Amino acid sequence: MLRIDVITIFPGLFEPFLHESMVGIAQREGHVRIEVHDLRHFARDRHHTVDDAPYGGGPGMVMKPEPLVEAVEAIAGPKGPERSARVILLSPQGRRLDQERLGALVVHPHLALVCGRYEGVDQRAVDLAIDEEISIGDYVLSGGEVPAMALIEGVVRLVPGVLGNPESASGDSFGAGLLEGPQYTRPAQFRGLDVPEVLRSGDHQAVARWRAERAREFTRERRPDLLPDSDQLGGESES
Ligand code: J9Q
Repeated sequence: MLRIDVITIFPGLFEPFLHESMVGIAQREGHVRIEVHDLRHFARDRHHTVDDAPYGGGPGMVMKPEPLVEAVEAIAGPKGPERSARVILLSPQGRRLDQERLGALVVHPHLALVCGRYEGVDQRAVDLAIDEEISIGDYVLSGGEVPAMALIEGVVRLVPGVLGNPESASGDSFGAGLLEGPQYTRPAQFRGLDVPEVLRSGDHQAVARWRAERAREFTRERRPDLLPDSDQLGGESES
């Protein structure tokens, strides 16, 4: 059973996400337990203040260190070898999340995800309480909540037993390190467009070969960075 704690100033954003779809099923089946904590509950002042103006001036607000460090320590214990959880800050300063990193995270029995806000977190809180910073990509968001959900979905589907069919954990995009090629379902003809004949042939070897070729083709056209260096040249050429 994987345990995930989330620390956020917008706990309501996680409500449907945690109870619907794959993550909801995984929780009901006991593969994962996810708890969301409102950072404001850890603020001790009358107004439950969690942010303040940046020292040195400038726009926006910075997350105050006291509530954040106290929340993390209450949930995960103080930073160090005794700590029960891996504590991750979602922030643009983090290393980019990929499938390999998800695989490394799912080995931890307990993750604590801290949702930062764009202007940032007081660096002392990062240094005192955070084990690792992770980004989900180079674009500007308002907070770490959506990145935390992306990380949760990616990691929960790697928990053994969560996916009925273990092939779907590794066989799809990035599990194999390539993009998946095109997929089709019924009807066989739609607005004059046919499903490729080979997929209806019943020849499983031919289907596997065709899919492998299309996967390479999609990857070379759209994400050549995913291919080994030797395979990246050659533009539009086939096979
Ligand atoms: C907290 N832009 O963006 C991409 N990965 C994480 C983020 C992010 C952000 C703002 C605040 C996280």
